[in-house]
Amino acid sequence: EFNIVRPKGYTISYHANPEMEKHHFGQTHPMKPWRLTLTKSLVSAYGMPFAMDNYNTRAATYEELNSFHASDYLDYLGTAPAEDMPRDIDNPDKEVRFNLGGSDCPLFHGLYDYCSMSGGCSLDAARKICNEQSKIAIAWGGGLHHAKRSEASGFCYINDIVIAILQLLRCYPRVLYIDIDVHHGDGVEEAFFSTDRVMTVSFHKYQPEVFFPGTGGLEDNGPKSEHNPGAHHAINVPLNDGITDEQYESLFQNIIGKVNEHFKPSVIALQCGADSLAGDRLGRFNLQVQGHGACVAFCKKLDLPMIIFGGGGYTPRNVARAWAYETSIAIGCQDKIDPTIPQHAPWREHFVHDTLFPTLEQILGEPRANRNTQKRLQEIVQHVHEQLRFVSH
Ligand code: ZLM
Ligand code: CA
Ligand code: ZN
Repeated sequence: EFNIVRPKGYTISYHANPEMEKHHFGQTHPMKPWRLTLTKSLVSAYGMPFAMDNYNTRAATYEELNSFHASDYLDYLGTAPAEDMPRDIDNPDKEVRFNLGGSDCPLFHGLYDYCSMSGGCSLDAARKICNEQSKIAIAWGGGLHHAKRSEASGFCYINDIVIAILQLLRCYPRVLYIDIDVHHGDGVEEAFFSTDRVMTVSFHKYQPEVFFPGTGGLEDNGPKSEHNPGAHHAINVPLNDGITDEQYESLFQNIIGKVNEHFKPSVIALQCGADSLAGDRLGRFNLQVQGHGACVAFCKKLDLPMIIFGGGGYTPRNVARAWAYETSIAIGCQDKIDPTIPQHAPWREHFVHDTLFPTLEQILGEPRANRNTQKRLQEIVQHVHEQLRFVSH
């Protein structure tokens, strides 16, 4: 079954730091870095590493993290005592100011190392795209889209995506950021709010006061002032519970196709949070591995250099399925891999069903009710098309 060969004419690269996967947010915290190990083992069981350049990435340096994050924030992130250690009586206000130490963003052992490894993984991917050593660079350890310049948020402490995009902007005129995580990509949107060199497009569950982070309404399209170049360069696709593959694919292709025509990006940064899959512990959608992967396939067809990041994903067996399938799409070998999970795959029993593509019934028993009407989805498409009339490069 090791019939997976390198694609002709372009290079795919896989960027990972195995040390990152050993970190724990705490026993019952939904974010489980070992899902990266599960993903890598599935990718390997299919023989996909033979078709890629594989990099063991180093941690990002303080200076590299400092390209986006404030020094006082990084300094505290590097010295804050872990949860089970005596509190830092000299800095009583800092945990509050930087949003560190709550249940979403706990102060666990090795936190700074974990963050700098995630940053290093995405930055390495960006550098390989910049020097054209790679056409598609995969960084499943990145995608932590909520982190702000001086604040941790929603399991994210360092915004590796912003750091990677800042690197891309050194070599490319325009970056298209696409975010299919079930949560709004607020940190990335905010970081590039006032530039027309980055367009951000996030698809997410939207229900303020109920679903995190509560931002990303349809009408939120960047600065309201027309004198600000960033106006109209944030696109938000607010969705309700239960959206299906069919609806999501059609929405994605319509919107990203139009964005591509108007914005004419030189490079794509795609955040592939797998919490938009059916059966996710925190998610609300009914997407299957096929529908999630179709977004990656559509972006690949645009034939631009691309970084693929990870992100959310809280049912590890489905995260590994989606990211292994999406790795195969990047390589272009998706039709050659056996949908039955290989006999020799480690943790094979962990997948419960031995297929890469479980049905909704296998995942959920009873699928979640779909609260997205065709009428509302058409309104969303209409609004996005109107925004794009202001965008022409
Ligand atoms: N409570 N433990 C997505 C980030 C989502 C904020 C409501 C915490 C949880 C969640 C943490 C073990 C990405 C909020 C939630 C309970 C204030 C969120 C620790 C369960 C647990 O069992 C849990 C004690 C924890 C956190 C659930 N937190 C669910 N949803 C969101 C953040 C990140 O996928 O987009 C990218 C990686 N936070 O809703 C509260 C308001 C904290
Ligand atoms: Ca999103
Ligand atoms: Zn998420």
